[in-house]
Amino acid sequence: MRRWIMHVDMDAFYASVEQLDTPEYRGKPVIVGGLSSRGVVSTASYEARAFGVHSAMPMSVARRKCPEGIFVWPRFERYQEISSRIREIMERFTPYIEPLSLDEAFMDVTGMGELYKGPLALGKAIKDQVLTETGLIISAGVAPNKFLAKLASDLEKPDGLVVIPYGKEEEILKPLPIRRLWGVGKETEKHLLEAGFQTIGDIAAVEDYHALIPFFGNQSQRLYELSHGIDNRPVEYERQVKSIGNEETYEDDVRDSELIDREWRYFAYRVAKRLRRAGLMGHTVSVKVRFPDFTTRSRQKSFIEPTNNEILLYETAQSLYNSLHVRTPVRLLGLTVSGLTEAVKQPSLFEEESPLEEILDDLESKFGHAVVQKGSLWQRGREK
Ligand code: TTP
Ligand code: MG
Repeated sequence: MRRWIMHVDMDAFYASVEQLDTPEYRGKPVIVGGLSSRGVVSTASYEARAFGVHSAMPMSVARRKCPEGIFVWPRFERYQEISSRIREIMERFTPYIEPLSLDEAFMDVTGMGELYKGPLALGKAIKDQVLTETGLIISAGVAPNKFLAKLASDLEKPDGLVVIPYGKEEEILKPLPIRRLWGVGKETEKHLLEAGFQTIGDIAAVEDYHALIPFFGNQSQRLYELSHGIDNRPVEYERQVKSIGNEETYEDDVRDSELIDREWRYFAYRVAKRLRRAGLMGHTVSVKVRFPDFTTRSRQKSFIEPTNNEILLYETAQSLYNSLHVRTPVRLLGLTVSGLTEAVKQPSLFEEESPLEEILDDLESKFGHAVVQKGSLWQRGREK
């Protein structure tokens, strides 16, 4: 299947949020940044950019260039809040999201084109949803890879939407100025111009990448590939799993303490196993108890060292449950581990991970479910 990558980037992010929250600012030059004498511009609304104001410019220069501008301090918490809302919208489209900053992200939308009648319609759908739900405008680029998607989102900013289709990569890159090539900064651009390279096409035209070593050093091959529109980097999405847990609602309310104890053992076994499979450990263990009248109580305990140790999970669940002093029957029990991190194989004084768990996992994956079970789980008599 053909890969499709989308890059989205908010237009004049901080300034647009200020214009959103303060309607009088709309349509006016708004400059966000440090307002002290040595401050710099974080960003400027497109109205202010018309006066030559841009990011990283000293605020004193910006004031001179745009005397009628509206100058405001940044409100990071607000930008963070908006950023999470946009993230939620992106998550409706795909879980494969790699944020680059508060206002920018890659999404792997491979296979989604069919749902939306192609990449253009898909890009339009996400732009529309962001606008309707946040009042803000994003520019989007959809292309066969990350480099081209990022380039595309910038080509028609503000309010841009550009698709670079398969087969058109080189044609689109050819006339573009070299500074559009990822990794070409001011210095490199200067050297390249001096040597007669003006467009990306000029770079793509060299016989082989060795000719580029004076400019790009050990990055030469990569940049040569980019100039031909080749970029195989994957979208490095974050793990979306925030917790792993097991819970069970009982048809008949349970009051037998031995049975409840066995449930904790079983949940610890299931949760530890799922953590191991996912290559994860967690810092926080929580238990949840629901009563016949639907009131629910929970308790949690956090560890400095993350764990996926079954025995520790069981013992923690048991002591958390005991600390709730339950005297009535229960309707639901649950055990969850959160605060997840990648599992680390490190020897610890207190947590002797017995290889038994791994042997059992192994046997189970070879021979199917419940070939071997620990004695403590035997009597539960059911597997999920
Ligand atoms: P950008 O996406 O680079 O810029 P922008 O969103 O303001 O404008 P556009 O994308 O339409 O060109 O950066 C996003 C935010 O990051 C920007 O609103 C403010 C902040 N920022 C800084 O604080 N300092 C900087 O030098 C830059 C470039 C951005
Ligand atoms: Mg932006």
